[in-house]
Amino acid sequence: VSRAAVLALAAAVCAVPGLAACGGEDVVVQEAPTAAERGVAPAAGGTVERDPLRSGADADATLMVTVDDVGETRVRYRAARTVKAGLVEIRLHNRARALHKAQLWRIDGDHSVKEALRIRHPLPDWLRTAGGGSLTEPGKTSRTLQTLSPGRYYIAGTLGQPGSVASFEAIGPQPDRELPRAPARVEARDFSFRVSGLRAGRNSIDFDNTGAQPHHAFFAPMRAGVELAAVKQFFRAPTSVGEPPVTDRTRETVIVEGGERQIAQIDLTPGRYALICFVRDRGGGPRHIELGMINEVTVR
Ligand SMILES: [Cu+2]
Repeated sequence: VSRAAVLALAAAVCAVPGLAACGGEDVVVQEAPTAAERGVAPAAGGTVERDPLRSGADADATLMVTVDDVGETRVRYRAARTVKAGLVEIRLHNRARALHKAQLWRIDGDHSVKEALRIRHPLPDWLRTAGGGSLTEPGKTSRTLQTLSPGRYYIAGTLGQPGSVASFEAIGPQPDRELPRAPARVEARDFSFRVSGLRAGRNSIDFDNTGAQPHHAFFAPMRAGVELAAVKQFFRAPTSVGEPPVTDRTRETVIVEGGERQIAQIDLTPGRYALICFVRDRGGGPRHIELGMINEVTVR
């Protein structure tokens, strides 16, 4: 395993707000995956009913988000300035060289984006995570379905990543439509996961945060023979010495606030995964993995 692979993995983990010990050029710069790494299993066709991301007819609006490189180390998010509030399909088009996601944050009251970008834990009541687009490979477009209530938002990637965030406003009445369910489900609780319906290929995952705290779902492919305890230890103290217990082909939803849901598109190859949350409570405290929010999941 190359040192670059380990660093890319560390970078993926650092793409989570509130992580300690993240920083430095080594960790922030992600390398583009190789062709082999991009070779996810193709989606199985026609076997799943009621997949809201494939029917395409459910959304009230589409929010197009692009992410581009600006020079060597900066990225720029772009999106329309306004979108209709309601059931919104987010399409994240990654035109950059590395993997990127699009984390939405909602700003209440008169606070500015600049003010929000300076915030660390504890998170104030006026700043809430609001879903967004999952980690997406270079050259690909991912789709996410979720509700957006009226208000002001901004779109960002890695916390503290140099570059430009995009802000937009969701306009219109409060959404009155329920987000549909999906073939697969990942329920995040305070502080554990419950999983059903995951399979190899393209998954539309009902990512349902039934807890009170913000959570995300981070899928780390486990190497053969590795125990979950070794994965937990690795993420407690990442090291570039020796072979990591997980590969760098990680998958990841963005952070969803307590009580919220989204339908996230995640490509999974068959195998064992450590399903992890690295987020902290809104008030701060340890990363949720330290509170036991790590489960082993087998995808067939
Ligand atoms: Cu969590």
